[in-house]
Amino acid sequence: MAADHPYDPTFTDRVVNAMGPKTSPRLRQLMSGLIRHIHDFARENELTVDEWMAGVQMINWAGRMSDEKRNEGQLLCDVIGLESLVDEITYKVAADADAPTATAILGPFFRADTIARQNGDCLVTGVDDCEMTFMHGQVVDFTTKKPIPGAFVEVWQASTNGLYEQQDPDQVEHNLRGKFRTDENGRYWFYCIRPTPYPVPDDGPAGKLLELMDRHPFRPAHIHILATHDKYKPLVTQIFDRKDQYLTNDSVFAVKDSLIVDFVPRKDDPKASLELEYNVKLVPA
Ligand code: MBD
Ligand code: FE
Repeated sequence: MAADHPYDPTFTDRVVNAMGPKTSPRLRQLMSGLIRHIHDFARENELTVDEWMAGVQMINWAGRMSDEKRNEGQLLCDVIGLESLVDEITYKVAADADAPTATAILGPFFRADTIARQNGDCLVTGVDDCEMTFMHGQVVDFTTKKPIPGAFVEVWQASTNGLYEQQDPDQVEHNLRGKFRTDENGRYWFYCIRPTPYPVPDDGPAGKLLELMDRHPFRPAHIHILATHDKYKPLVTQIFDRKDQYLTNDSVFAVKDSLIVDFVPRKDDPKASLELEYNVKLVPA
């Protein structure tokens, strides 16, 4: 009986059951869940027409401004923690010292066409106000602890002005990104910048939503990493500067303790005043 509320108690079932027999089982499961939750959300909050329409307008706004350089749909998911939640569901492993390298969200500024670079190369063009960093490490098998030669380590980072190269007409293409291949000892090495904290793009719907929720748009300084090898599960992660002020209030909720790293002083290298060692532990496929 619909004693508690005035709504037709069969309505949601009718919508769910409208799906036909050609629906795949997984799609049926996901759409049933989504429809049930979104209907419950509307009923529980007595969603008004104006509020629903404001949500529609926000989605339309995100769609209008999204292109390959502006991934607003993903950013909207990020600020409500959805990408991080999906990452957590995917990773599943307890983060103890012996765990494989923890995952973190891909984010909206990954480029699938990142260029190959040689170990020892420098990612940086035209950034003057930065602390140059020698980053290096070893990719190892999580189970055997043996190095993995021929693994790819792809990295990307924002410049000191808070922009990734595809967001910034003043940066050369592929600035601050590169794809490296580990040597026979599983090692990679290159020069990059010490990343700085920056706001996620806040001139669109995600920024408007942050403002309405009285939240700041800042992310802690981070470097993105994608590590791959045919025989291993791909690892998507980010590493964070221990000295950053936004570690505990990342606007996209991506920080994990095991991904916090130390930039240490480096001596006798005219190219870099800092050093960062980061080893990656991959899980066999
Ligand atoms: C970023 O740079 C980022 O990495 C994520 C996850 C979201 C917004 C901006
Ligand atoms: Fe990022």
